[in-house]
Amino acid sequence: MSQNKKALVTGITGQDGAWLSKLLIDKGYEVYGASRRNSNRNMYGLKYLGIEDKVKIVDFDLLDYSNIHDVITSIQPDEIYNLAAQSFVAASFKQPISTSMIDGIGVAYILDIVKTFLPKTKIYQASTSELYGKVQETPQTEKTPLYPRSPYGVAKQYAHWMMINYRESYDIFATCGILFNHESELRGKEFVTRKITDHVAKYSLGNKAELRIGNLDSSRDWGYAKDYVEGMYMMMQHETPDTFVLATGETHSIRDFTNYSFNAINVEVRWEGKGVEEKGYDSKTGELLVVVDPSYFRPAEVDILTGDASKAKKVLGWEPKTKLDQLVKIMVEHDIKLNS
Ligand code: NAP
Ligand code: F7E
Repeated sequence: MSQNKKALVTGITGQDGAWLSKLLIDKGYEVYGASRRNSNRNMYGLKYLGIEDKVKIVDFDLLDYSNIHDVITSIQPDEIYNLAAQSFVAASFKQPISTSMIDGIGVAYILDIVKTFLPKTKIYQASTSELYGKVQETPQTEKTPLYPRSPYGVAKQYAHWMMINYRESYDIFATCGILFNHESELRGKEFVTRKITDHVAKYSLGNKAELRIGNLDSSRDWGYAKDYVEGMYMMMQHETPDTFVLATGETHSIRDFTNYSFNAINVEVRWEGKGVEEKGYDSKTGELLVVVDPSYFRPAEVDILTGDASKAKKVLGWEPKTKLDQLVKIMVEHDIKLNS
């Protein structure tokens, strides 16, 4: 009987870590979930997907070379999915150095350990549409020049190029997924989509506070995380390591996302005013629903992103399955249940 493949998933307590582990377990993998020591480890995602007892948790910190070395060499995984990161762009402006260490140097540690001790182990790196930042062309493809706009984006660019460099220099299976924003009911509440769906859910349950939000004009290409982890897996099964964009090709503003979310509870938003004075009202009752709060503005903004995933479709057969209105509905309904 052939042995199950072993996967090491870093960032297991995050959104993608949970979705990817569920997929790998369903495919018969032995999954090791790498997670830094925490006084209150967040197991919600793994519990929600019913796999809490099926993942072997190992202590792992991307800041600690010897720890990464011991984890990788003792498990000897067939595949490493490096999803761990300081992933919140806004926080990266406040913690630029630790973000650079975790999201940049941490990846160099993994690459060098694999190169030296386990050169047959495949590595997936969570690259990001934040690499495009101040976009140089639209839509963005694997060939679009990079122009990151945050310490997060810059650190991810270093990691991205280290992956390509190790792939080309040492024949390591180092694959990068340039994923555009993907959301789900497991998204952290600091990110704008989940902040909005959580707020709308609470509003529908009687908490009538206003939603305080930042840049309403910023626009993103949002997909469903459950669809995107399938793409990660497909990239790792492809015969050669490569770089792939995963995206929907559709772009919507934060204002659109807010509209969709209130629509999911049958509330229509009427917008009035401009810039920091813009406000959203319930079109039926006139009640104030949304105000702009400049404290959420970023020192440098990524205004608009639109991805072109045609390479992933052609080479891997990957396509997103979930439209934005369906995604919003999933998230709002989940948050209503969670808050009830
Ligand atoms: P997430 O929910 O924020 O999860 C990040 C994970 O990284 C958490 O498990 C966190 O652990 C862990 N982590 C943070 N610092 C660490 C460290 N020093 N050592 C070890 N683990 C550490 O992120 P996500 O949305 O699932 O995204 C997964 C990956 O894809 C990230 O690398 C992100 O940058 C990238 N990405 C995300 C998107 C997106 O739209 N979601 C798009 C493109 C790329 P704790 O629980 O201990 O904090
Ligand atoms: O912001 C604007 C904000 O924090 C989206 C990460 O997963 O995706 C994510 O990064 C936009 C920005 O995600 C608020 O200014 C307005 O323009 O949800 P976000 P992000 O920065 O796009 C990429 C692909 C990653 O790789 C990252 O890891 O929304 N915005 N008002 C707001 N953002 C937040 N968080 N909160 C607000 O109140």
